Order: sequence, then structure tokens, then C-alpha cells
Amino acid sequence: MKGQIYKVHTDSYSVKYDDKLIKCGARGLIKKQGDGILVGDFVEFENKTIVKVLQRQNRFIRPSVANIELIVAVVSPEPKPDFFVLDKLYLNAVKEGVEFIIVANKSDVDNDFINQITAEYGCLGVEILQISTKTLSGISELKDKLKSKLTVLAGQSAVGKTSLVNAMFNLDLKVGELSDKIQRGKHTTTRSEIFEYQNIKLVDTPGFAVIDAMVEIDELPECYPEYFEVSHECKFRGCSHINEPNCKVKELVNTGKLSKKRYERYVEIYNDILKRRNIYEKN
Ligand SMILES: Nc1nc2c(ncn2[C@@H]2O[C@H](COP(=O)(O)OP(=O)(O)OP(=O)(O)O)[C@@H](O)[C@H]2O)c(=O)[nH]1
Ligand SMILES: [Mg+2]
Ligand SMILES: [Zn+2]
Repeated sequence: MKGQIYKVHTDSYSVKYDDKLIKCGARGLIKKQGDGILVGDFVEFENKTIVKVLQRQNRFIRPSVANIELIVAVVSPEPKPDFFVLDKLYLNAVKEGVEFIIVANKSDVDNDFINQITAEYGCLGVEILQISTKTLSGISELKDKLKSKLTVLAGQSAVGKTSLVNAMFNLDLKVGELSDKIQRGKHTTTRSEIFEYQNIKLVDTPGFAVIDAMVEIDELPECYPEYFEVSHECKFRGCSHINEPNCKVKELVNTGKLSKKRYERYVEIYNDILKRRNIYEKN
């Protein structure tokens, strides 16, 4: 029988089959192969035992999910957005060829926050939606975007991912305590899980503070649409926009036409990928 993994428990898996969730175990070997068994995986199971993980369309490490059709990156004014996390979520979406949108939550707290996000990420050409899970503003518009696509909610802890699931499905899942101090490293959601109602399927995931870009060094410049668009004006073909002379990207950054902060993060991400590759090659 063929089903889809909705939740991974310590020693078992909830598999959706024929509108029911069936708790299954798995053969030891399968748990160790590749990345093991992920939420979103399609599996074959017999007698409540998973015997095979079917080929994935895509897979992500943070959050750890497979076969995703849309990534919703959730950001909020409080906790403040970590743009490194957002940059890398986007890179990984491009790498895996998955549609990506940004949701700016908590519009009830700061109605101007969306402008800050648009200033930094308008260049991506992706949709940026403003919502509040508290006042429900923007929720029905967002629902329309999610129809019939396995959608993952990704982003830092406490931005309101679980609150969004609650708002969408009228549920009462545990959300973070309301407090002025949003403590670092305090995660309310600890396991990814698919929630489904009518034709919406949403994966709630634990928040994270750091994430690796899954792209290779040569692919990185192409994953920045605003750089790719002008790269034919760089002197060198295949310009990395790092050290090459007569680089159009650097010129636009220096004259304030492209975001300096995003460029600085680009250089840091570039160096991180390089470092990681060097370590890998040495081993
Ligand atoms: N004012 C306001 N607060 C919100 C909104 N959405 C969520 N919150 C609050 O933000 C806090 C964190 O919400 P959660 O839904 O637990 O955040 P999360 O992203 O699921 O966090 P993790 O599970 O740790 O990754 C809670 O106190 C929510 O009540 C909103 O639209 N407006
Ligand atoms: Mg949560
Ligand atoms: Zn260049």
C-alpha cells in the first residue's frame, strides 16, 4: 500500500492512507538510508511496516521535509527578521525548484513592516503578503494561494507559524507564550507535521535560527535574480561579483541601486559555501 508521511514520531510514523492516519514502524535499513524517512515522503507499507521510501521530488534539511510544492517563509516584526535565514530559505527553494512566497505576519503589531520586507526582497519578484493571525487580516487571500499544494511553513521561532495553522484551520495547537522577551532557542513546535483540511495541506515545522544554503558555489550568483539580470554587464563571464574588476553588481551596490546589506550577506554566504566545500574536499 502507498501512503504519505504526515508526522515522524520517536519510533513510529503517521502514514496517511485512504483518509486515515495509520501508525507504522519501519525496517531498520530504511530508517538509515539516505535522509531516512521525512514528513512529506511517499512510502510503501505492509502490515504497518514501511518497506520503501518512494523517489522524492525534492527534500529540505531545515525544515526537514520532502515533496514540497510551495514554501511560505514567515517573518514578523517581533522577533525581528533574520535576513540570512530568509536569503537561504529562498536559495534552497530555487535550488530545489520550489515556488516561494513571503508572509509578513503580525500586521496588527506593525503595519509598516511589510514595506521593510518589500524594500529588501521586492527584487526577487516573489509574492509578499501581509497577514495577522490575530485579526485574521489577509488569511483568506493566503488560503487561496495554498490550494492543492503541499505547503511548508518555514522560518524563525515565534514568528507565528503554528498560529497561522490555527487561524487557517480553526485549531487550537500550542503556540509560544506571549511575552516581551522572546527567548533564543526556545521552540514551541518540536516536530514537523502535516495538517489538512479540504484542499489545503500545510506542514507546520519547528523554527530555526541557522540554516545552510544547499546551493553550490557556481550556482550562487544565478540564484540572485537582481544580480543575474545585470551580470551580462560585468566584464567577466561567470563573474562571481566578489573580487572581479568592472563588476556591474558591485557598481550598483556602491551607488546604492542595489541593497548593500543583501550584498554583504551574499559575500558571507559565498564564503560559507566555499569554506564548506574546502572542508569537504579535505576529508
Ligand atoms: N500580535 C500578534 N501576535 C502573534 C501573531 N501571530 C502569532 N503571534 C504570537 O507570536 C507568538 C509565537 O507564535 P507561534 O505560532 O508559537 O510561533 P511559531 O513560529 O510556531 O514558533 P515555533 O513553534 O517555536 O517555531 C505567540 O505568542 C503568538 O500568540 C499576530 O498576528 N499578531
Ligand atoms: Mg510553532
Ligand atoms: Zn559581477
